[in-house]
Amino acid sequence: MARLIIVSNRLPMSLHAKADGTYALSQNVGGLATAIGPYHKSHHDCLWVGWSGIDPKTRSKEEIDKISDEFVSNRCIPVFLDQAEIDGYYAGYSNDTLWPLFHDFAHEAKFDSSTWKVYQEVNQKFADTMADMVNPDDTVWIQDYHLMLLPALLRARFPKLKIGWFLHIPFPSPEIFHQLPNGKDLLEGLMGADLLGFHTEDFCMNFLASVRSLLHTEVDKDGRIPVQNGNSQRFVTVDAFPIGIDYGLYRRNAHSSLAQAMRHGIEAVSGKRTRRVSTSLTAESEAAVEAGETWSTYTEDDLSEVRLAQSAAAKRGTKGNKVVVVSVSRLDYTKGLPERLRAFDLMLSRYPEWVGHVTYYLLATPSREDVETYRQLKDQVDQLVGEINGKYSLLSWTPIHYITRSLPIKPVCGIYTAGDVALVTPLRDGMNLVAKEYLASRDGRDGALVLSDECGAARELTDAFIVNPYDTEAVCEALHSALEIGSGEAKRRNAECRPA
Ligand code: GDG
Repeated sequence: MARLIIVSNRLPMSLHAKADGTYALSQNVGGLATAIGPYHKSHHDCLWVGWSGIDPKTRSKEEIDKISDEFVSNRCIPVFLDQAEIDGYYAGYSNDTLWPLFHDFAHEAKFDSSTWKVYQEVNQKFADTMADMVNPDDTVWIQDYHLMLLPALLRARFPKLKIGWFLHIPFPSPEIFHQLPNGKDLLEGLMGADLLGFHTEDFCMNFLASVRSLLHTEVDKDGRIPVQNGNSQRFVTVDAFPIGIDYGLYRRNAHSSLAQAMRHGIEAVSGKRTRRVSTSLTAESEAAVEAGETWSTYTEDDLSEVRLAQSAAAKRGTKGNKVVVVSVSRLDYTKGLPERLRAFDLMLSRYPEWVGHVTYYLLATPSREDVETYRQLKDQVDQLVGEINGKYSLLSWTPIHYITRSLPIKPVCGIYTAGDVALVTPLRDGMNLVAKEYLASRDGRDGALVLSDECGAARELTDAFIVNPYDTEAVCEALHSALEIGSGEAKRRNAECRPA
């Protein structure tokens, strides 16, 4: 039977050791897991190959076998990478070189021939792992910038295999891409695929411009690149496939008890009219376990935020005329969190009537915490939040509620439903799923989206308040306008975004 084999740097699940010596898996957070995880979960002929997150040098052979079995029983095929491989291929070439360069942060990009060497070796290791499991009639779908050499490595072994590759982040302009010493090798690696996908037409055009100039290849009018192999010729098709979300999943989760508890709690701490919701969090968590959800392992830590929010809801009285702004984002310099905070600060000083009336609920999920640039970003965001709270807080009101840990999906949906406005202003982003999740969780009801014109989502969600994320004044004004629009206008803008 022909199967779909998804390949990505990281598997969609992480392993946790339990007290009794056995293992459990939990869902990873992030755009890729959100976008593709539901397909893998619901299609039993679909396998996923990726890094296990486990260093084989720290485990015995028996442990590695047990860990492999646990992954395989969830249709995940683990690739084991040791610390030196992770340092060179993942932290090094992928995240220190390609990630900043592809997001137009060339000044952050490091060029180091030793990490490039490890990147090549690890792409080869993925090809070797897959050599024994791939059937010639399978379809292999490779994800992202970590595995740009893999299509050609697989093509060399399986001439007839159907191979697709999709880039989740932007593809930069040729001027920027040409700064990359190994750019030509990466393009040649991609030429092993049949289909190359990008979020937007703009990224396709950038890619094709680099193909023309670095590979000296003509591209036909349908965006197909001819590849000569001896006497035979194949074509690589390039096209835009804007990635979506599981709309129904977000709409359903937004109605769950956990989401509602979260929403009521946020409304309470912001001083909005609210009444207490009564829900048994333990029962909810147990139900999730029974249903076999991948987010089944709600820990006390995960739930403490909801409990706090609930008790706040119980204590607060009823005060009207209050509004909530929300953001959900990984703590990454491409997401523009300091810039969002400066715009919020400016709005409070320019429009003091919002002081005491608007609460900003910011969920900033930790990311790449072992990297110095990311630690510095966290310090900067911590400091800005502290400064703004120090500057404007009243006895009964705190302008920013700031959470820096990962929450389960249902409370995240609760944050979306609590937000009168979502502030989603990355400096550069391939798509940005948070914008779509916000609208899906609210299912076309009121709620306004302030959205960066530097992300793929802005090409689709054209009725949002579209802004230049670097322009503090413009973001401040858009936020102010978004907070002021009536529910009729908000519903009209959101109606376009609902699935037919
Ligand atoms: C890459 C591209 C592209 C965040 N915190 C929590 C949590 N999240 C979830 C969000 C959303 C996902 O993580 C983030 O998705 P984004 O699209 O915003 O960004 P990246 O992670 O950078 O993803 C991006 C994407 O790939 C898909 O192609 O859109 O441009 O950079 O789903 O909800 N989820 C939970 N708890 C959290 O604390 N459960």
